[in-house]
This record gives sequence, structure tokens and C-alpha cells, in this order.
Amino acid sequence: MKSSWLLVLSSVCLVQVAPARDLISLNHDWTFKLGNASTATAVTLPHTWNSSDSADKQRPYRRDVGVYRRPLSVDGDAAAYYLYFEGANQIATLRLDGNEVASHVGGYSAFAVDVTDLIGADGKADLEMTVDNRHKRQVPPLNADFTFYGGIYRDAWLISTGAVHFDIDETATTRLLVEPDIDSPDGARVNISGNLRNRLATSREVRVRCDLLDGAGATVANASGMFTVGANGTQDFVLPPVSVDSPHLWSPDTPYLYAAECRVVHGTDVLDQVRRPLGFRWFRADPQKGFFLNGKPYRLYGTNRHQDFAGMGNALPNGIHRADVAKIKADGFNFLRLAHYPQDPSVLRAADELGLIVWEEIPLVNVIDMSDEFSRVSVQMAREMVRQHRHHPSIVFWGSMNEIMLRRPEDPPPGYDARVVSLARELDGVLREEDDSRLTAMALSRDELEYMDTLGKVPDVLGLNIYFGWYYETFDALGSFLDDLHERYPQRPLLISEYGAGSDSRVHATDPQAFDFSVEHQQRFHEHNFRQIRARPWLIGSAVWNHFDFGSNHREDTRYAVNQKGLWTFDRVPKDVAWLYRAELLSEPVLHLTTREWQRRAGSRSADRTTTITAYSNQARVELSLNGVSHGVQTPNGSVASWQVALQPGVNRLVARADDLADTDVVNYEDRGVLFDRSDGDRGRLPVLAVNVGGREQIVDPDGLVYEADRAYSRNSWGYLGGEAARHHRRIFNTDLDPLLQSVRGEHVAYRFDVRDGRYAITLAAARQDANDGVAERFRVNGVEAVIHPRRPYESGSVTAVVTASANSGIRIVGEPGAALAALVIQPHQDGDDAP
Ligand code: GCB
Repeated sequence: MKSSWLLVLSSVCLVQVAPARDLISLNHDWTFKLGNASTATAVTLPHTWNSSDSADKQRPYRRDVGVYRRPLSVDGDAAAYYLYFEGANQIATLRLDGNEVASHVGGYSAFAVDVTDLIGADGKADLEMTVDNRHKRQVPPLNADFTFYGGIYRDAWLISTGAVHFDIDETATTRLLVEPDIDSPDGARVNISGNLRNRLATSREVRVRCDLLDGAGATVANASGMFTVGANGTQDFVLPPVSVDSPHLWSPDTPYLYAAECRVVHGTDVLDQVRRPLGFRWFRADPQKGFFLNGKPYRLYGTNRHQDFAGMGNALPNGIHRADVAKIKADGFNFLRLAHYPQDPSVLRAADELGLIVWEEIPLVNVIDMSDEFSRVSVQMAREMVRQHRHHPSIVFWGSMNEIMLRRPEDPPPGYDARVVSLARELDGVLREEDDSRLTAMALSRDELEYMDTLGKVPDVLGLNIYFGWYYETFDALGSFLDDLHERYPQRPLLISEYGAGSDSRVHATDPQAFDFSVEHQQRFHEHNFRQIRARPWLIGSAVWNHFDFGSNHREDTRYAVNQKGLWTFDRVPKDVAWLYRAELLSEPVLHLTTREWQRRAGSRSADRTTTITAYSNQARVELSLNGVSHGVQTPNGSVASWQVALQPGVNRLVARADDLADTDVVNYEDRGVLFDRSDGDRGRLPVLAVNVGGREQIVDPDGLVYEADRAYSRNSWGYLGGEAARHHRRIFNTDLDPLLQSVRGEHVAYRFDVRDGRYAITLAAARQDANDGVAERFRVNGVEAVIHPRRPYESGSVTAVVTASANSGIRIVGEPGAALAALVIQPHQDGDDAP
């Protein structure tokens, strides 16, 4: 194949650029068949077969075997060819012309196959990749809070080189190591070593030459050496160290990147060429003083990221990976934990270039298998991760395990705990052996602290996944917990590797509680947690769980199969809470009203109009005005400023100002009080009342009504007279409005509505948690029987009754014993109206 700076094979198929080592995209021209499907479909990589079924409420997503095929054609004069796959989940078997040539176990690392001698003289072959994503007990992760999408979900390449090249090893790593060595700003050394491979039947002397380029591409130093590589052999090489005086340092604030461009040269022929990023920085973790970068204290404020996206599964183009990293950076963070597995190379590149310190880990989560094969695969994953990504200056932490005792079998096989600890030590040892220039790390949850003296002692830095105010206790208990742990383990560098709370932008609470999934609880959680984290400078750092909502197939929260602890939604809309971190972490002025996620509100009593408006800001003084009237100036406390205001029925224009900075938003408030105004007179078209029966939250249906929080009856208004409220978090099969239907009122449910006289259509909805054995749920609405017919458990059903309220006696709803209600809607009815 001809060397060229720009090789374009066809309009869709790319290009990368370097004489002597060509990378040709193999993303196109695949066909795909899942399981025993009879026909194949055309697909393009990145691809997963679980992009939509992972969110299907009706049946589990398919963990199955998929077969990908495409023709391969190499029409050049290169001496060596490799197929390179950045990732396929989770066991990949490659066949050329029907013959099995390689397989790879593990879904989160790259693998390469040397096909030089496998392609026929015509340069053509049929490529077939079988990807088996069935659960296999020897392959981690076995169990985790994220979806294991199947497919060749990252890019694939054909690599071609000249006759002598930097070898590509069994971990798919090109054997060229460019290692910065620096511990003062005065100067750095760069150590360059590697291994060469000769494809010729005679030995060959080649020159290896590396140019160090600065950020502008100018050569600042170089090193070279002559090496003889035996016929069909390999040869290690080491170049004389290179010095760089007073280098620009790399840090998240100034991510200055050098590069090493290394060539294998014979005469005037460049046989291979590889470029490595290079950043000069040094760091340490001190249990008492925190993290140090480039000799100075440098607190890590970070976040976690999963690699999937709503509707796409894990098959993301590089542009989205990079955009995610840019979003994290723009939110003010300087640290990124790649939970819970090695991620796409474009993520690491973006972290180097945009400036984020990275913790990357292998996917050992919750539980292990005691087989030797499980340990072997785990060790292989550790080696692959380090070798494939160690040249990224952004990487500081290599992680081995996450909450590995969380799903410890109840009745563990003999020796289980000892095996976990010995595997932890083995993996930590492998990480150090492969790369002792980084820190090792592991994450434990609060419920695993009994392992502090075994597992907890293994890594350099211990990550704590802690959820005060979500899974347990209150958010204000975090600080004393941390202080106590720090006192008990003064020699342990501790980092908060996870803290977070879930939110659903449809759910709002004036009295937020853990697990209500309200936007407001998530905001309070982060406000309180972050304040306590910030106040403890001895912490190495912290990382929000999670930056983006992500797919988790077993979750049945208010959105099925989604973990909603993101600061952004699954389809990458920022939640208002993201601005808390911007205000806390960015130096540029930030001012943001946190009303964006609750712009449509409703109430039916005059007190409902009173609400708290919050702005996040890093400015000293913030003033709020509502419909042109000032509500005073506040000094934000930990970036949070709040005002009590009374919303007007209809449009409310909010303006927050700090000097010449302003943020405006509009909140629409629907006042339903008129429904209960029995004074004479025509009120025009009356509002619809909708109630989140059994729930303390206001639920906003983006396509429909605002459901008010449930409440006790009071005169001249509405409310329940009896019944017990209950809530579960199980999927409701035939609706998207799960949060509305998950809370119910049962056990002698009764309501009263003191509405004006008139005709009303009353819709009652229920979603039972149990099989009700074919028994209907019966209610009486002003004496009229309304029956919700039997359904499957967790399926909603509804009934509408049109009744008359007369003589100021309003509407009464009474359930038969055992009937439970989840939502109700009262709609003023005019004859001729359709039932709602
Ligand atoms: C954890 C796990 C993480 C989960 C998270 C949660 O501690 O490490 O994988 O997703 O909690 O949201 O429960």
C-alpha cells in the first residue's frame, strides 16, 4: 500500500495519516445477524444490538451471540497487516475465510490480530467476527449497576506497516514507550524504549528516531539509535534519554501537550511511524495534606462517567465521547473517574487535550468468581488497560476493583473472602508491575468498611463510594463520617470516588426526601455534600456519581432501566444542579436560576403559590426580581441563594442579577383555586385538577397535566379523608408516567373535592403491585360506580365517570376496601365533551 499523508479509500472510509503506518477504518460494510436470525442487516460500527431493547419494559434486553461479516481487501505493498478492534462486548472470535484465527475475552479493551500471513495472494479475505455477550461466570463484570450492551461498539481498523516496525504485542499495544521523568519545573527527562519486529527473511539494521515536538509542532529535542533486528525476529531497543529544560507543565488548568514522533527508518525509507502524546507533570497523594500536582497542593474535584447514551447504548461515535469530556470540563471539574471500565481512546485523548486527571479501572464490580480463569481474565484486563492507555498524561490512577464485596454471596463458598483479597493484591501488583509511575486505587462502599484492614490496605489511594442522604442517613452526616474515618486511618489517602442522588425532571417536591427522585432533593443533596467535601482539604479528591444518567437494565426507578444520578440527563440535557458545580468550580462569573426543570407548576390553594426560588452563583450579591418587583439581594451561601416568593397565576418572569450579569426564566403557574370558588358568577372555562394520589411530589407530564401532590382534605378545597399512602419503585408496564403511578393510596381510600356545582368527568387510575386475582377495583364517585378492570400486576388501568356536583356538595370518591388509587383527574365537563 502506498504511503501517503492522506489516504482516502472511499468517501466514507477514512484516512489517517502517517507515512509507513496506515490506519484504515473498518467501520463500514458490515452485515450483522443476531442469534438465529435468518437474515442479516447492513450495519456500521460502532454498533450494538441493544440500543433500544435495553429500555424495553416488556422483556429483558438480549444477551446473545451476534455475527458480523465484511469483506477485507488489502491492495497495497505493506509488509504487515493487523486488524485492530477498539472494543467488542464481550467475547470476540475472529474468522478469516471461515478459519478461526483469534479470540478475545473482555468487553472494554482493544485487541489486535496479526493477519499478515493469513491474507491470500489476491489480498482478499472474508472477515467474520462472532461476538458472544451471554453471561459467563469467568468474565467480569458479572453483576453491576450498568447495562452490558453487546456488539462491536467501538471503531475497528486495518493497520499496515513497513517491513520493520514497532511490534504490536498480545495486549494490542504498539511497543513504543515514551516515559516522562520529572519532579521539578527545571527540567525533564524522556526515556524512550520499545521493541522492533522484522518481517524480512534477512536481518536488517534500522534507525529509530524520535522527535519531541512542542505544542506548536516545533522539534525541541530528538533521540535516535541504530538497531539490528534478526530475520523474522524482534529486538528490544532503548534510546539515549532526552532532556527538556524548563518544560511547559501539563495540568488540568494548562493541559500543555508535547508529542513524541518516532520513526523506524531504513536508508531514506520510513518503515513505521508512531506518535505518542507527552505531558510533563508529577504528583503525589498525601493522607494528611491531600493531592499534589507539580509540587503544589491540587484538590481534585471530579465526576464519574459511563460510556452510553439514550437510544444508542454504548455504540457512540468519537464525537460524543469527546463532547462528553468537554461538558465535564465546562462544568468546572478537573478530575474524571472512568467508572467502571476502560473507555474509548477518544475519551483519553480528550482528557489529555482538554485537561482532566483520570482514574481508569477494570470492570471488577460487586462480586468475583473463584475460578482461575476469572483471575486470569482479570489480570489480562489489567495489563491491557495499562499498556493501551499508559501513554496518556491525564491518567494518574489505575483502579482494580469497585465495591467488590457488595454482592458477596450470602453463603459464600469456602475461602471466598480470602480469594477476593488475594485477587485484589494480585491485580494491584500487576498494575504496579506494568506502570509504577501511577497510583493504584480501589473503591469500597460504606457497607464494606469492615474490609478496611484487608482490601482497603491494598491500593495507594482508597476510593469511598458514599451516599449519605440517599441510600442511608442524612446528607449532613457525611462530614463526621469522613472525620471519623480519617482519624482512624490517618495513613490512608482517601478519595470520595462516588456520591450522588437521583432525579427525574418530571418530579418536584417542596419537602424533598431521599428516593423521591425529585429535582429538589438532588439539588439539596449536592449542595450539602459538596460543602462538607470542600471543607476537608485532606481529602485527595471527590467524584460525583454520575455526570450523565446512564443505562442500568435492572433499575426500576422513576425511569425504567436508567440510573438517574446524573448532573445531566441520559440524552445530555444539563440538569439545573450542574450549575451548582459551575458556580463552585469555575472562575468565570456564574449565575443560574434553578427553575429550568420546573417551569410549569400548578396549585389549588392560595398557599401553593408560595415557593422558594434558588439561584446558583459565585457572585457576592445576587438580586431576584419577579414580574419586575425586587425580592431583595442575597449573598450566596456556598453558591446558593434563595428567596421566598409568591407566584402569580399565569406568567412569572424571574430575573436574577449580579452586577451586569443576569439570568432570566419564566415560570407558568396554573392556579386552580377557581374550581373551589363557590361564589356566584360565570368563571369561564374551569381548570382541570390532576392529583398524584399517594405521592408528596408534584409530577409534571411533559406532554400533559401537572399532577399536584396529594394532601389531606381541608374545607373549600380538596384532599383525602382516608386511606394509606404507599410507594414502590417498580416499572409500570403500559405508561411512561411511572412516578405518577408508583405512589398509591389504598386501604379505604376516600377523597372529597369542594368543587363548584357542575358536571365533571372524573378519571381514576390505578396500577396494582400484586396480582389481584382477576378482581376489579371498585370506587364510587358521588354514588356512581366506577370500576377499574383487572390487569396484570404493575399495569395501569383507568376509568372515567361523569357526575354532577350539585347543591354545593362537591365530589366524593370512595374506594371499596382493598381498592387503591394512583392518580385522579377532575375535568369540568360540558355535554358534548369527549370523556378525557
Ligand atoms: C455504587 C456503584 C455504582 C452504582 C451506584 C448507584 O456505589 O459503585 O456502580 O451505580 O452506587 O447509583 O447505586
